[in-house]
Amino acid sequence: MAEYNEKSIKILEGLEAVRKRPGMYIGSTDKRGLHHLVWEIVDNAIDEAINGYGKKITVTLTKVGSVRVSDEGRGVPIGKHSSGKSTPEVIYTVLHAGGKFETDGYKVSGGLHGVGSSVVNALSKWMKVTICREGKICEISFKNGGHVDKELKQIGTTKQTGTTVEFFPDEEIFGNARFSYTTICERMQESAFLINGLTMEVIDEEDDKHNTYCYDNGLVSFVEYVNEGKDVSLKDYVVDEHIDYSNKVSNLGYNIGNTIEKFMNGGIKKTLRIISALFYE
Ligand code: TSJ
Repeated sequence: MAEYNEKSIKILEGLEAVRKRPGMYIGSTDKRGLHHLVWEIVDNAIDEAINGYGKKITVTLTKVGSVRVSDEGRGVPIGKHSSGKSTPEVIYTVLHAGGKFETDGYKVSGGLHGVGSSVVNALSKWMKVTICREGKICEISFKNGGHVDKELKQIGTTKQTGTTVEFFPDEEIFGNARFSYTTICERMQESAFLINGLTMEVIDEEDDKHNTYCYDNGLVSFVEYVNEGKDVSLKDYVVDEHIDYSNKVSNLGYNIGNTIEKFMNGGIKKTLRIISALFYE
């Protein structure tokens, strides 16, 4: 029991550390930082999809100002952790808990999955996680920066599987900033370009609008999209070369390399690796 309490205190200290210096974890607390919360959550769902579980991810901006991200993957494991806590409680309250799942659960990863979800929880007024798995619908909720509100419990039955995370960012940290439908759409479209067959839906409940993105050959669609009619072929560019990662791929009629880099919000090396994997696998 003493050990349990000690661990619980450490967990709360971890969440508190995130709240004290949010910039260390999400870069900033402006609009960019706010949206970073969404990317952290979505990246987890994307990882599940690229590992072959679930072909659709839905991001909903709710009327109350929360964001809900839903996938059709296996559902986060719902068993008890060795500490006696439920696995979801550990995942969403222990900083970097995702790292452990990384090696066990995933062969490939697009991001820092799992690592970010407790950070999002720490920076949220409330967060609710709904898991469909093993025929059950289970729910756990948190409030005030990651404190358990209601422990994991079964609330129904289902034949489906998947994970839904809804969170409301803490206004003490972000002010009463609002999520941008356009910003979220752009990012979801980028992900859809990169993962063939993945459907990304974005819904705005307030304005009653939605967008769906899905591409069978996303990289080609992407190049068409960024070039808008200009005569540039991705095939020429990729197949031509044994990609030299050190090379600046910048003077190719239109500046595909830099555009992808900007578009991807990440390194060009990583982007090229994804491209070459798609073309050579
Ligand atoms: F960010 C997040 F953690 F909150 C989050 C995770 C948010 C969303 C919308 C989805 C997810 C998520 C995690 N979707 N799917 C998963 N999958 C797992 O964590 C998972 C499932 C099954 C197994 C297994 O071995 O059976 C292992 C893992 C890691």
